[in-house]
Amino acid sequence: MSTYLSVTCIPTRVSVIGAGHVGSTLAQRIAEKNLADVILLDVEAGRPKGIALDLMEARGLEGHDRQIIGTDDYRDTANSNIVVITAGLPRRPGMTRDDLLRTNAQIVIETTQKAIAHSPDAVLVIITNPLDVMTYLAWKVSGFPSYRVMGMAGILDSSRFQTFIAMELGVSTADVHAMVLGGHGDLMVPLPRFSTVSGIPITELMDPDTIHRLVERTRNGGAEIVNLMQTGGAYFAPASSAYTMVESILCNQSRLLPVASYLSGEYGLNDIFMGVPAFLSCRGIERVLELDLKDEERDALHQSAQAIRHTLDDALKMMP
Ligand code: TXD
Repeated sequence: MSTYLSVTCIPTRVSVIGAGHVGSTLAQRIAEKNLADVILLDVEAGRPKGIALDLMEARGLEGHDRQIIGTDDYRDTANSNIVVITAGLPRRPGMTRDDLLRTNAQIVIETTQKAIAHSPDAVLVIITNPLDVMTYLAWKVSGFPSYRVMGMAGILDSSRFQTFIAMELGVSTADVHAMVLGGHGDLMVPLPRFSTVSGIPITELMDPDTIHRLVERTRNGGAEIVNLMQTGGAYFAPASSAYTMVESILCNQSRLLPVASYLSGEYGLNDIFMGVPAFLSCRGIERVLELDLKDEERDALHQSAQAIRHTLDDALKMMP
C-alpha cells in the first residue's frame, strides 16, 4: 500500500455577493481565468444556484476545475480571501435618488456585516452605487482597517477613457494608459496629462477640443450605455475592472490602479473614500500614490470630494 503525504489544501475563495449582471459576469471571469473558486450569493437561492450550475457545466469546455457555488446562505462563503459586494437595486420608476441611496445603503450594510462574520480576514471590494459612499459605509460597519476595504470605479472609468483615446487615434488599446481619479460620478477627474500612448502624454497627440470631447464622453460613459440598453446598465467592463482588482490582490501583483481608497491627508482630503492611484497587493491597498497635481486638477478633485461628502452626509443621516 502506498503512503500518501497528508497535506491540507486550502483553495483560494472569492465570494461575490449579488448574482446580478455584474456579479455573475465577475464569477465567470474569476472561474474561467482559473483564478479562484467562487461563491455566488443572492437573496434568493435559485438564481445563484442556476448560474453556478451553468458555469460548472462549462468547465470542461473552458478548461478549468474551479468550484462555483451558488447560495443564499452566508455560511457557504466562510473563509473567503476576498468578498466583492455587488448587491443593490437599480433605480426604479417613481424612486427618488434618496430612496435608492437609503435602499442600497441598507443592502450594503447588511450584506457586508453578514459576509465578514464568516470571513473576518477578507479584503472587501465594493461595487454597488453610489460607489464612493457605499465603500465608506462598508468600511464603517466592517471595522476593518482601511487598507482592507476599497471600491471599484476608477479602473472602469480609466478603461473607458483608454478605449475612447485608442478609437480616436486609431491605435492599439494595449499602448494606451489612461488615468481617471475622483468619485464615480459626473465630477470624476480624467487626467489627460497622466494619460499616454506608449509613454507620450495625449496632450501632445490631440488638440484640446478633442481631449475635452473624450473627457466628456468618459464622464457620461455609464449613462451612454444605460441610454442605449434602456433596461439595466453596463456590466462586462465593470466585471473586467473588478476582476483586475481581485487578480492584483490574490496574485500579489502590486499593480498601480485607480481605486476608491480611504484618504487620511493624501491630496489634502480626510475621512473619505475616493478614486486615487493605489498599489494593490495581497494585503489590500499597499499604498496610495500622491500625484503632483496642477491647481486646476486638484480643485477638480476637491469638487468631486465635496459631492461625495454631501451624499455621504445624507446616507449617514438615514442610518439608524
Ligand atoms: O463602477 C461601478 N462601481 C459600477 C457600479 C458599474 C456597474 C454597476 N454598478 C452598480 O453595481 C449598480 O449601480 C448596482 O448598484 C450594482 C450591481 O449592478 P448589476 O447590474 O449587477 O445589478 P443587478 O443585475 O440588478 O444585480 C443586483 C443583484 C440582484 O441579483 C439582486 O437580487 C441582488 O443584487 N441583491 C441582493 N443580494 C444579496 N443580498 C441582498 N440584500 C440583495 N439585495 C439585492
